[in-house]
Amino acid sequence: MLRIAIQKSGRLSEESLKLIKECGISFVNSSLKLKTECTNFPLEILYLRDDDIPGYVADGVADIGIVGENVLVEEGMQQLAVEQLGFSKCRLSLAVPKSADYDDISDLAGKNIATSYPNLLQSFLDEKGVQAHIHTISGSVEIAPSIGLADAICDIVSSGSTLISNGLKEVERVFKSQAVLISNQNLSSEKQQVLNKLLFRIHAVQRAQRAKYILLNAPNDKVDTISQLLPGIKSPTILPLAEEGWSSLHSVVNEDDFWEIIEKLRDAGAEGILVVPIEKMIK
Ligand code: PRT
Ligand code: ZN
Repeated sequence: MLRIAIQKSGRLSEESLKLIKECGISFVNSSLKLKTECTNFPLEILYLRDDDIPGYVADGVADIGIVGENVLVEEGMQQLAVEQLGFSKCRLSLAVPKSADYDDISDLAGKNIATSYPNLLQSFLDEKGVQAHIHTISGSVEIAPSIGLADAICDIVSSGSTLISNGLKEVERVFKSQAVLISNQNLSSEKQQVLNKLLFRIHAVQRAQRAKYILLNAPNDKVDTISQLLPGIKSPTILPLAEEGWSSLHSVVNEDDFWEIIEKLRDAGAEGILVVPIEKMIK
Protein backbone atom coordinates (compact mmCIF):
# COMPACT_ATOMS: atom_id res chain seq x y z
CA MET A 1 0.00 0.00 0.00
CA LEU A 2 1.40 3.36 -1.11
CA ARG A 3 0.59 6.41 1.03
CA ILE A 4 -0.01 9.73 -0.72
CA ALA A 5 -0.15 13.02 1.20
CA ILE A 6 -2.39 15.69 -0.25
CA GLN A 7 -3.50 19.07 1.07
CA LYS A 8 -6.44 18.72 3.47
CA SER A 9 -8.17 21.92 2.49
CA GLY A 10 -6.85 24.62 0.20
CA ARG A 11 -5.98 25.51 -3.35
CA LEU A 12 -4.33 22.17 -4.14
CA SER A 13 -6.97 19.88 -2.64
CA GLU A 14 -9.63 19.76 -5.33
CA GLU A 15 -7.28 19.25 -8.28
CA SER A 16 -5.21 16.67 -6.38
CA LEU A 17 -8.30 14.57 -5.62
CA LYS A 18 -9.55 15.06 -9.19
CA LEU A 19 -6.27 13.70 -10.58
CA ILE A 20 -6.52 10.58 -8.40
CA LYS A 21 -10.13 10.04 -9.53
CA GLU A 22 -9.23 10.56 -13.19
CA CYS A 23 -6.68 7.78 -12.76
CA GLY A 24 -9.67 5.50 -12.14
CA ILE A 25 -8.94 5.23 -8.41
CA SER A 26 -12.01 5.18 -6.15
CA PHE A 27 -12.26 6.33 -2.56
CA VAL A 28 -14.79 7.81 -0.17
CA ASN A 29 -13.83 11.45 0.28
CA SER A 30 -14.44 13.05 3.63
CA SER A 31 -12.87 16.32 4.70
CA LEU A 32 -13.40 15.26 8.32
CA LYS A 33 -11.12 12.24 7.97
CA LEU A 34 -7.36 12.15 8.44
CA LYS A 35 -6.92 9.37 5.89
CA THR A 36 -8.81 7.28 3.35
CA GLU A 37 -8.04 3.90 1.83
CA CYS A 38 -8.74 3.60 -1.87
CA THR A 39 -10.98 0.69 -2.81
CA ASN A 40 -9.58 -0.44 -6.17
CA PHE A 41 -5.87 0.54 -6.02
CA PRO A 42 -3.24 -0.01 -3.27
CA LEU A 43 -3.24 3.66 -2.28
CA GLU A 44 -3.99 5.39 1.01
CA ILE A 45 -4.65 9.13 1.07
CA LEU A 46 -3.39 11.24 4.00
CA TYR A 47 -4.85 14.75 4.36
CA LEU A 48 -2.29 17.28 5.64
CA ARG A 49 -1.37 20.99 5.70
CA ASP A 50 0.56 21.70 2.53
CA ASP A 51 3.61 22.99 4.44
CA ASP A 52 3.93 19.64 6.26
CA ILE A 53 3.82 17.49 3.11
CA PRO A 54 7.52 17.68 2.02
CA GLY A 55 8.74 16.85 5.55
CA TYR A 56 6.39 13.91 5.97
CA VAL A 57 7.42 12.51 2.58
CA ALA A 58 11.12 12.99 3.34
CA ASP A 59 10.65 11.15 6.67
CA GLY A 60 8.66 8.34 5.07
CA VAL A 61 5.44 9.00 7.03
CA ALA A 62 3.94 9.37 3.56
CA ASP A 63 5.55 7.75 0.51
CA ILE A 64 4.53 10.34 -2.05
CA GLY A 65 2.71 13.67 -2.03
CA ILE A 66 1.36 16.59 -4.02
CA VAL A 67 2.57 20.08 -3.10
CA GLY A 68 3.29 23.47 -4.69
CA GLU A 69 6.84 23.88 -6.01
CA ASN A 70 6.98 27.17 -4.09
CA VAL A 71 6.63 25.29 -0.78
CA LEU A 72 8.95 22.47 -1.88
CA VAL A 73 11.79 24.76 -2.92
CA GLU A 74 11.27 27.15 0.01
CA GLU A 75 11.73 24.18 2.34
CA GLY A 76 14.86 23.12 0.42
CA MET A 77 13.40 19.74 -0.55
CA GLN A 78 13.49 19.94 -4.36
CA GLN A 79 15.34 16.63 -4.48
CA LEU A 80 11.99 14.92 -3.72
CA ALA A 81 10.35 16.17 -6.94
CA VAL A 82 9.22 13.50 -9.38
CA GLU A 83 7.30 15.57 -11.91
CA GLN A 84 5.22 18.68 -12.45
CA LEU A 85 1.47 18.12 -12.59
CA GLY A 86 0.34 21.18 -14.54
CA PHE A 87 -2.24 22.58 -12.10
CA SER A 88 -2.31 25.25 -9.33
CA LYS A 89 -0.03 27.40 -11.47
CA CYS A 90 1.06 30.64 -9.85
CA ARG A 91 4.10 32.84 -9.38
CA LEU A 92 5.96 34.33 -6.46
CA SER A 93 6.35 38.03 -7.19
CA LEU A 94 7.67 41.22 -5.69
CA ALA A 95 5.15 44.06 -5.46
CA VAL A 96 5.35 47.66 -4.31
CA PRO A 97 2.68 50.33 -3.65
CA LYS A 98 1.13 51.53 -6.91
CA SER A 99 2.34 55.08 -6.27
CA ALA A 100 5.98 54.08 -5.64
CA ASP A 101 8.61 54.89 -8.25
CA TYR A 102 10.13 51.67 -9.50
CA ASP A 103 12.64 51.26 -12.30
CA ASP A 104 14.45 48.06 -11.46
CA ILE A 105 15.40 45.70 -8.65
CA SER A 106 18.14 48.04 -7.37
CA ASP A 107 15.31 50.27 -6.09
CA LEU A 108 14.70 47.65 -3.39
CA ALA A 109 18.22 47.94 -1.92
CA GLY A 110 18.01 48.63 1.81
CA LYS A 111 14.19 48.33 1.79
CA ASN A 112 11.96 46.20 4.04
CA ILE A 113 10.27 43.35 2.23
CA ALA A 114 7.55 41.23 3.87
CA THR A 115 7.13 37.63 2.73
CA SER A 116 6.27 34.08 3.75
CA TYR A 117 9.03 32.85 1.40
CA PRO A 118 12.30 34.18 2.89
CA ASN A 119 14.53 31.55 1.26
CA LEU A 120 13.21 31.94 -2.28
CA LEU A 121 13.36 35.72 -1.89
CA GLN A 122 16.87 35.68 -0.44
CA SER A 123 18.25 33.60 -3.31
CA PHE A 124 16.57 35.89 -5.86
CA LEU A 125 18.05 38.99 -4.20
CA ASP A 126 21.48 37.30 -3.97
CA GLU A 127 21.33 36.42 -7.67
CA LYS A 128 20.53 40.07 -8.47
CA GLY A 129 23.19 41.36 -6.06
CA VAL A 130 20.67 43.37 -4.03
CA GLN A 131 20.70 43.62 -0.23
CA ALA A 132 17.37 44.20 1.51
CA HIS A 133 15.73 43.42 4.87
CA ILE A 134 13.44 40.43 4.74
CA HIS A 135 10.57 40.29 7.26
CA THR A 136 9.12 36.82 7.45
CA ILE A 137 5.40 36.80 8.21
CA SER A 138 3.05 33.87 7.87
CA GLY A 139 -0.08 35.42 6.40
CA SER A 140 -1.83 38.55 5.07
CA VAL A 141 1.42 39.64 3.46
CA GLU A 142 -0.43 41.94 1.06
CA ILE A 143 -1.45 44.35 3.83
CA ALA A 144 2.12 44.87 5.12
CA PRO A 145 2.86 48.04 3.10
CA SER A 146 -0.43 49.77 4.05
CA ILE A 147 0.17 49.23 7.78
CA GLY A 148 3.73 50.49 7.53
CA LEU A 149 5.38 47.12 8.13
CA ALA A 150 7.21 46.96 4.80
CA ASP A 151 8.08 48.90 1.65
CA ALA A 152 7.45 45.93 -0.60
CA ILE A 153 6.07 42.40 -0.45
CA CYS A 154 6.97 39.11 -2.03
CA ASP A 155 3.90 36.88 -2.32
CA ILE A 156 2.09 34.34 -4.45
CA VAL A 157 0.12 35.84 -7.34
CA SER A 158 -2.24 34.12 -9.72
CA SER A 159 -4.86 36.48 -11.19
CA GLY A 160 -3.26 39.58 -9.66
CA SER A 161 -6.52 40.86 -8.18
CA THR A 162 -5.30 40.64 -4.56
CA LEU A 163 -2.42 42.97 -5.41
CA ILE A 164 -4.71 45.43 -7.18
CA SER A 165 -7.27 45.51 -4.38
CA ASN A 166 -4.45 46.28 -1.92
CA GLY A 167 -3.08 49.14 -4.02
CA LEU A 168 0.05 47.22 -5.07
CA LYS A 169 1.76 46.63 -8.42
CA GLU A 170 3.76 43.55 -9.44
CA VAL A 171 7.33 44.51 -10.32
CA GLU A 172 9.44 41.33 -10.41
CA ARG A 173 8.75 37.62 -10.87
CA VAL A 174 10.81 35.67 -8.38
CA PHE A 175 9.67 32.09 -9.00
CA LYS A 176 7.19 30.23 -11.21
CA SER A 177 5.28 27.44 -9.53
CA GLN A 178 2.80 24.64 -10.11
CA ALA A 179 1.75 21.49 -8.30
CA VAL A 180 4.41 18.79 -8.25
CA LEU A 181 4.39 15.10 -7.36
CA ILE A 182 7.06 14.27 -4.80
CA SER A 183 8.37 10.96 -3.54
CA ASN A 184 10.39 9.58 -0.67
CA GLN A 185 13.80 8.65 -1.99
CA ASN A 186 13.99 5.20 -0.39
CA LEU A 187 10.79 3.51 -1.50
CA SER A 188 10.72 -0.28 -1.24
CA SER A 189 10.60 -2.00 -4.64
CA GLU A 190 6.95 -2.96 -4.00
CA LYS A 191 6.02 0.67 -3.37
CA GLN A 192 8.08 1.83 -6.34
CA GLN A 193 6.06 -0.58 -8.49
CA VAL A 194 2.79 0.91 -7.27
CA LEU A 195 4.17 4.41 -7.92
CA ASN A 196 5.13 3.38 -11.47
CA LYS A 197 1.58 2.12 -12.04
CA LEU A 198 0.19 5.40 -10.74
CA LEU A 199 2.58 7.40 -12.95
CA PHE A 200 1.52 5.37 -15.99
CA ARG A 201 -2.09 6.38 -15.31
CA ILE A 202 -1.20 10.01 -14.60
CA HIS A 203 0.64 10.22 -17.93
CA ALA A 204 -2.38 8.79 -19.76
CA VAL A 205 -4.63 11.39 -18.14
CA GLN A 206 -2.19 14.23 -18.90
CA ARG A 207 -1.77 13.22 -22.55
CA ALA A 208 -5.54 13.07 -22.94
CA GLN A 209 -5.94 16.55 -21.47
CA ARG A 210 -3.72 18.01 -24.18
CA ALA A 211 -5.25 16.01 -27.02
CA LYS A 212 -8.56 16.24 -28.89
CA TYR A 213 -10.21 13.65 -31.08
CA ILE A 214 -11.19 15.16 -34.41
CA LEU A 215 -13.67 13.79 -36.96
CA LEU A 216 -14.40 15.40 -40.32
CA ASN A 217 -15.83 14.72 -43.75
CA ALA A 218 -14.02 15.41 -46.99
CA PRO A 219 -14.48 14.77 -50.70
CA ASN A 220 -12.24 11.86 -51.76
CA ASP A 221 -10.02 14.05 -53.94
CA LYS A 222 -9.13 16.18 -50.89
CA VAL A 223 -8.36 13.28 -48.55
CA ASP A 224 -4.61 13.24 -49.29
CA THR A 225 -4.15 16.96 -48.67
CA ILE A 226 -6.18 16.81 -45.47
CA SER A 227 -4.36 13.72 -44.20
CA GLN A 228 -1.10 15.65 -44.44
CA LEU A 229 -2.55 18.23 -42.05
CA LEU A 230 -3.59 15.65 -39.46
CA PRO A 231 -0.55 14.29 -37.61
CA GLY A 232 -2.45 11.79 -35.42
CA ILE A 233 -0.77 9.09 -33.39
CA LYS A 234 0.23 7.09 -36.50
CA SER A 235 -1.91 8.31 -39.37
CA PRO A 236 -5.58 9.26 -39.65
CA THR A 237 -8.32 6.66 -39.90
CA ILE A 238 -10.13 7.01 -43.24
CA LEU A 239 -13.60 5.52 -43.67
CA PRO A 240 -15.93 5.76 -46.69
CA LEU A 241 -19.17 7.69 -46.14
CA ALA A 242 -22.50 6.32 -47.34
CA GLU A 243 -22.54 9.17 -49.83
CA GLU A 244 -20.46 8.25 -52.88
CA GLY A 245 -17.20 10.21 -53.32
CA TRP A 246 -16.91 11.26 -49.66
CA SER A 247 -14.84 9.99 -46.72
CA SER A 248 -14.72 10.49 -42.98
CA LEU A 249 -11.30 11.14 -41.40
CA HIS A 250 -10.57 10.59 -37.70
CA SER A 251 -7.45 11.66 -35.88
CA VAL A 252 -5.97 13.17 -32.73
CA VAL A 253 -4.71 16.77 -32.55
CA ASN A 254 -2.80 18.60 -29.89
CA GLU A 255 -4.72 21.35 -28.13
CA ASP A 256 -1.84 23.79 -28.75
CA ASP A 257 -2.03 23.36 -32.55
CA PHE A 258 -5.78 23.09 -32.59
CA TRP A 259 -6.98 26.44 -33.99
CA GLU A 260 -4.30 26.64 -36.61
CA ILE A 261 -5.11 23.14 -37.87
CA ILE A 262 -8.86 23.76 -37.92
CA GLU A 263 -8.43 26.76 -40.21
CA LYS A 264 -6.14 24.88 -42.57
CA LEU A 265 -8.56 21.93 -42.66
CA ARG A 266 -11.48 24.14 -43.64
CA ASP A 267 -9.39 25.84 -46.31
CA ALA A 268 -8.47 22.40 -47.64
CA GLY A 269 -12.16 21.44 -48.04
CA ALA A 270 -13.02 19.65 -44.78
CA GLU A 271 -16.66 19.80 -43.68
CA GLY A 272 -18.67 18.81 -40.61
CA ILE A 273 -15.66 19.03 -38.32
CA LEU A 274 -16.30 17.56 -34.86
CA VAL A 275 -13.83 17.91 -32.00
CA VAL A 276 -14.36 15.81 -28.88
CA PRO A 277 -12.45 15.43 -25.61
CA ILE A 278 -10.41 12.30 -24.92
CA GLU A 279 -10.63 10.71 -21.49
CA LYS A 280 -7.46 8.58 -21.44
CA MET A 281 -4.67 8.14 -23.94
CA ILE A 282 -2.17 5.28 -23.79
CA LYS A 283 0.96 5.49 -25.90
O1 PRT B 1 -3.82 25.33 5.15
P1 PRT B 1 -2.62 25.06 4.33
O2 PRT B 1 -1.31 25.43 4.99
O3 PRT B 1 -2.64 23.64 3.82
O4 PRT B 1 -2.79 25.97 3.00
P2 PRT B 1 -2.18 27.40 2.63
O5 PRT B 1 -3.18 28.42 3.05
O6 PRT B 1 -0.78 27.52 3.10
O7 PRT B 1 -2.08 27.28 1.03
P3 PRT B 1 -3.15 27.62 -0.10
O8 PRT B 1 -4.25 26.61 -0.08
O9 PRT B 1 -3.53 29.05 -0.09
O10 PRT B 1 -2.22 27.38 -1.37
C1 PRT B 1 -1.65 26.14 -1.63
C2 PRT B 1 -0.76 26.25 -2.87
O11 PRT B 1 -1.56 26.66 -3.99
C3 PRT B 1 0.31 27.31 -2.79
O12 PRT B 1 1.46 26.87 -2.10
C4 PRT B 1 0.61 27.57 -4.27
O13 PRT B 1 1.50 26.58 -4.76
C5 PRT B 1 -0.74 27.33 -4.94
N1 PRT B 1 -1.43 28.58 -5.35
C6 PRT B 1 -1.93 28.81 -6.61
C7 PRT B 1 -1.71 29.66 -4.60
C8 PRT B 1 -2.39 30.58 -5.42
N2 PRT B 1 -2.52 30.01 -6.64
C9 PRT B 1 -2.83 31.82 -4.85
N3 PRT B 1 -3.41 32.62 -5.59
N4 PRT B 1 -1.46 29.94 -3.30
C10 PRT B 1 -1.88 31.10 -2.78
N5 PRT B 1 -2.54 32.05 -3.50
C11 PRT B 1 -2.97 33.26 -2.73
C12 PRT B 1 -1.83 34.27 -2.53
O14 PRT B 1 -1.12 33.98 -1.34
C13 PRT B 1 -2.57 35.60 -2.42
O15 PRT B 1 -3.07 35.81 -1.13
O16 PRT B 1 -3.97 33.96 -3.40
C14 PRT B 1 -3.74 35.37 -3.36
C15 PRT B 1 -3.39 35.88 -4.72
O17 PRT B 1 -4.31 35.44 -5.68
P4 PRT B 1 -4.74 36.39 -6.89
O18 PRT B 1 -5.54 35.52 -7.79
O19 PRT B 1 -5.56 37.50 -6.30
O20 PRT B 1 -3.48 36.90 -7.55
ZN1 ZN C 1 0.28 26.23 4.06
